[in-house]
Amino acid sequence: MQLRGFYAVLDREDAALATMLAAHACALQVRIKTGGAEQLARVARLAQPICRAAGIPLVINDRLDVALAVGADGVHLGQTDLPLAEARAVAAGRLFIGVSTHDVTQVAAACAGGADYLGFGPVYATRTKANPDPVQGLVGLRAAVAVAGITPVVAIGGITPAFARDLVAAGASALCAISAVNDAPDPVAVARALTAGYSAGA
Ligand code: TZP
Ligand code: MG
Repeated sequence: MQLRGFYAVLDREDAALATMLAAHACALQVRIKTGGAEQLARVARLAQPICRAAGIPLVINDRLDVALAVGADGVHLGQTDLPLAEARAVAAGRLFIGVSTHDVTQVAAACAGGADYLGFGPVYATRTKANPDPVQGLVGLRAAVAVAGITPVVAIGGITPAFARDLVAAGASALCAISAVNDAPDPVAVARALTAGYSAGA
């Protein structure tokens, strides 16, 4: 699948933020960690027409059932969510599947299992994720990209525009930043800066 540029995450019920993110992203993931499936579905339904208008895929974090219920394009599964094989059995032909990976062993397993793309990280230290896995750095990212082969790798964790050039050079298909964009005084400027390395043809 094609993922190139800024991979956005909508982390709150905010239509204005969703619209801004969708205008600058190659995909938008809805990731709501409080309020359960009901809140996740509500925010997903808010994002759905915005993603459709922007022509980008809507991805739901963690919950295959919510992804199917709201007619999303994809689901993003963590290592403790529904196993990839189980998800593929349900979602085949209806949703693409991304898998969060945190080391090359997980990368190899997700690719062998038919993941459509991978999240990989944290590449840098993050305060967004509760109990994050160990920081993988650019060395870890390069290794993940090598093992992933043709499967796109989305870099995540502590990403800011200052790191974009290095991440693109390391082979990241797309860059996922949450706090650096969503909590910025000027989120558009940060989102644009994150895509610059790709649009420059790097
Ligand atoms: N998985 C690994 S790091 C992370 C997730 C969901 C959070 C990334 O957030 P931020 O604010 O861009 O560091
Ligand atoms: Mg998850």
